[in-house]
Amino acid sequence: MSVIRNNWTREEIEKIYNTPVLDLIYNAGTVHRQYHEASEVQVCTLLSVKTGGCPEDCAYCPQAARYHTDVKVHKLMEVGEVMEKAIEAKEAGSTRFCMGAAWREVRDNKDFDKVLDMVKGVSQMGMEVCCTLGMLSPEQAQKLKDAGLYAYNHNLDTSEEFYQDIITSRNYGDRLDTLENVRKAKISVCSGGIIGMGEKEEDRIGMLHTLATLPEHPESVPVNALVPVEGTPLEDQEKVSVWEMIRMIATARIIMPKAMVRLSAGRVRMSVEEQALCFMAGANSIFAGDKLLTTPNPAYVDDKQMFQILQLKPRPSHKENLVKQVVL
Ligand code: SAM
Ligand code: DTB
Ligand code: SF4
Repeated sequence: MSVIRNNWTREEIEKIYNTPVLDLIYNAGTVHRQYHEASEVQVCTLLSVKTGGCPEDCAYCPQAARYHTDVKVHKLMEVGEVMEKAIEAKEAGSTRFCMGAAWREVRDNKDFDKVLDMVKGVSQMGMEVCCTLGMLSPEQAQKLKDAGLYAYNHNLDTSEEFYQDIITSRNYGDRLDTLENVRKAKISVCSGGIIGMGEKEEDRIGMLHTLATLPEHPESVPVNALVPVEGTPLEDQEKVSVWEMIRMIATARIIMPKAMVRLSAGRVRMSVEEQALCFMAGANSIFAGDKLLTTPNPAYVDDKQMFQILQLKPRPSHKENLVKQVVL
């Protein structure tokens, strides 16, 4: 059984990342089977509850106000509308519902109170509720926890060195501070990144190193392939090869064995065969539903078919697990 380590060196991670790819998949698959039920994949649904008009300058993001993209700005949704979407997601088989807002940071105002109501409502529906709202203070993290928040997504996106090339309106330390605030509030941490932004391999390794040497590993690590959006500075970036996604997923799986590794943005451009390789390499979570936040994602029917072909089953939510334990 591989052990959980928080003292990985960059060199060790680099060596794993550069293992011949078939061996890498095999090694990651072995670790995966030690810690997880390999036929189970967590199905999560995303909803953009506040869209566009963001003051930040993240070069990949269609929601930054300063770029001219087709994204339509939408103020914070009403709680009732969000509940309807959450019910739809639950009925379609999702066990985690993640609400995203195009904010730099959370402010203590009526909108935050509304988000707290959304969190309460979704949590009462028995789904794992997750939010991604930008930076959080310790007090805001506690309020979210008290409302029933299960997880918080806050991506490091890339290495500390490459960060300034992608975002200038905040720094890496701000990101790490929020992760610490989330952790201290005993909320499950979801943090990963994006590949295909023009970073070097050493940046991918650097990001994985930061994640794997946090005092506690994130419980979930999303690996996104850049979705190049017209109007953003990264609109012309070339598609990353599936082998690069596989290397990221497999390395994350080996160095953070217990984490859920999520095959996130980019699935619309991947075949079932390519996604199957990602699952073999240790991915065990996806976003389902025909939209991510603002960009397309495979339709539920296509994913249903993929689950049938690969004989995968949706992972029960932590709440369903608790119920089962109580019943037993
Ligand atoms: N505003 C908050 C923040 O930045 O933390 C939350 C929402 S933001 C859209 C959430 C994450 O989506 C980003 O950290 C980034 O990793 C991912 N993302 C945004 N645009 C993307 C794109 N075009 N391709 C892939 N991932 C993207
Ligand atoms: C994550 O790592 N990927 C999701 C979720 N966390 C919030 C977001 C992907 C967004 C892709 C671009 C869009 O749809 O706007
Ligand atoms: Fe704003 Fe988040 Fe997009 Fe950056 S990634 S521009 S913070 S919505």
